[in-house]
Amino acid sequence: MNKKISIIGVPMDLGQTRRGVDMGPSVIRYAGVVERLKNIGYEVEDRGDIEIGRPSELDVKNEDNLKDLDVVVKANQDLADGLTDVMNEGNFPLVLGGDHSIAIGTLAGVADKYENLGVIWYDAHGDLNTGETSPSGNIHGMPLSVSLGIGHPSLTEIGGYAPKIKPENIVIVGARSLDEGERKLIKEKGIKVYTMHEIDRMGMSQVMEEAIEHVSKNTDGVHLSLDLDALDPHDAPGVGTPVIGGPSYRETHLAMEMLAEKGIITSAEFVEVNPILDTKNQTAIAAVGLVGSLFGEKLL
Ligand code: B3U
Ligand code: MN
Ligand code: MN
Repeated sequence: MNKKISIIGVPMDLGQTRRGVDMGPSVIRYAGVVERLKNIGYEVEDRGDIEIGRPSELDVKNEDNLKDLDVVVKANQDLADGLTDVMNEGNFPLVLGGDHSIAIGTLAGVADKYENLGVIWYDAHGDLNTGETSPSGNIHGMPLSVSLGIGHPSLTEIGGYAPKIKPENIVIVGARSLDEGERKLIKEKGIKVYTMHEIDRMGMSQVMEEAIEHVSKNTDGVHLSLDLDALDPHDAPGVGTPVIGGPSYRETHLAMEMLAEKGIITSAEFVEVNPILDTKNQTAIAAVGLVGSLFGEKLL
């Protein structure tokens, strides 16, 4: 990776119901993400934040079990447009969330430029729900299915095309909380998943070797979507839906270093940092450490 990095912040909190994750981009910047990347030797431009509207009432589900749909759609469309500009300029897009619903706009803006975009979804969850299967109606539990073209058309059609990605080009790493509808979809579509079971048995190193091979097989680019709730809550407490029993900061570091070594990642996003739920900005600091290792920071 020797391109210029363009950072876009997405202060979105409407894809779920715990306020505070809208401050994610701010605290990741505060934890020094730009300086960290510049120190590694990258040219970095911070393009600021996408504007997020406010619905008149928060967390209102529509008849399709989708909360705050209109505002989430508008913000994701704006994000997709912003990313189209970054892609046209040939820069590396680094998106800072915000809740994970923003991956809909990120992938809409990025996938357009590839024939076959691979995706590494590093997350405690599958984010494969639809309005029909979601227990919560929270759109942050749906971006991966939406990007596969499954779900409400106003979400799947963001960017003006669908689907953005193919099931065989996806790998989920770190999953330990999957809903029934998500499990069904994983089986139906044959999506590759490394749950915590595989990470415990094989170790992160072997899991990432296989994951990297899987997503680089027939692809011409690979997007990393990293949900901080993938990490064990001990290492990343500042997330809206923590799930015990996740990979440590160290293991995640190793995963990022292995991605850096192979140089396969062509776009990335770091999402779900919520400073209100955090301990001394620990989760944002972890996010910046992981960005550093993803971009090839060396210890020696
Ligand atoms: N699968 C649940 C919970 C969830 C998904 N993503 C997060 N939490 N962060 C849902 O609401 O779809
Ligand atoms: Mn997620
Ligand atoms: Mn998650």
